[in-house]
Amino acid sequence: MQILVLTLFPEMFTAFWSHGMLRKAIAQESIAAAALNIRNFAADRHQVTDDRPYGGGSGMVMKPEPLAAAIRAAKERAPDARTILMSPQGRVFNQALARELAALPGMILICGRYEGVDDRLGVDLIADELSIGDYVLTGGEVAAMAVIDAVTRLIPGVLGGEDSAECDSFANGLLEHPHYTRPPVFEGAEVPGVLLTGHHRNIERWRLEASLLRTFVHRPDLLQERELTPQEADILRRWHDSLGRLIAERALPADDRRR
Ligand code: 4FV
Repeated sequence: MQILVLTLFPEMFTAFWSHGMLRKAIAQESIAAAALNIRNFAADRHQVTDDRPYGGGSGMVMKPEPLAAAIRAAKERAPDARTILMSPQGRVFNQALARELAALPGMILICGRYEGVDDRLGVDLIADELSIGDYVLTGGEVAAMAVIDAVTRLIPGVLGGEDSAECDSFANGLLEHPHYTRPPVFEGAEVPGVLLTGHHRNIERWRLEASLLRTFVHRPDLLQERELTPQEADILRRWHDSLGRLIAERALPADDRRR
């Protein structure tokens, strides 16, 4: 995959992609990544890239000309890449979108600054808009980095055997099960016994139950967005029955004021 980032601060990406998974992905040519400075596409002597907003108001707006020139230059280098503006108005990024983007031949990620970019950069220059969440950043760079990281690790061959994307959070639409490693006892807290048995089917079942419980407690909305597998339905039904029994056996009559 070819990844081009258009930004006023290309140096922010130098460190970002020279470590860890991204460094490895570039070294094994799973991705080719470069950051282009939008200021280099400003035609005027002072290379101005922002100006005051029409209609008044605080802050500055990114000028259309340098951005349009930068996007056209990037499309020269990566003709099949999708041009994506990082902005709070975009589709909210999630694992499903990460999988969608990981199948693309390339991405041109446009990082705004100031109040945003001039709205006349049409769909021929900006094919897509992505938001990493409902909050306002001072620039699109951090958002672009989140997208690059989440997408690159899904490219086949980038994550080695030891850490695969298959059992990711959200890979099956559930939160991930808890993880443990040595020592077996930490400050008095033990590792769940089943994980030490080597009994893979019991371990898989325990992990699925732990995933369901975490998702039910912390992100019940995720359970509304997906079907339940027969195994998952079986687990929830068992909880439902034991909760029903507990309530039947232990619940005080409604008018009991003892507690
Ligand atoms: C943002 C987000 C974001 C808006 C104005 C940059 C800032 C400034 N990008 N997801 N949330 N962008 O807040 O992607 O130009």
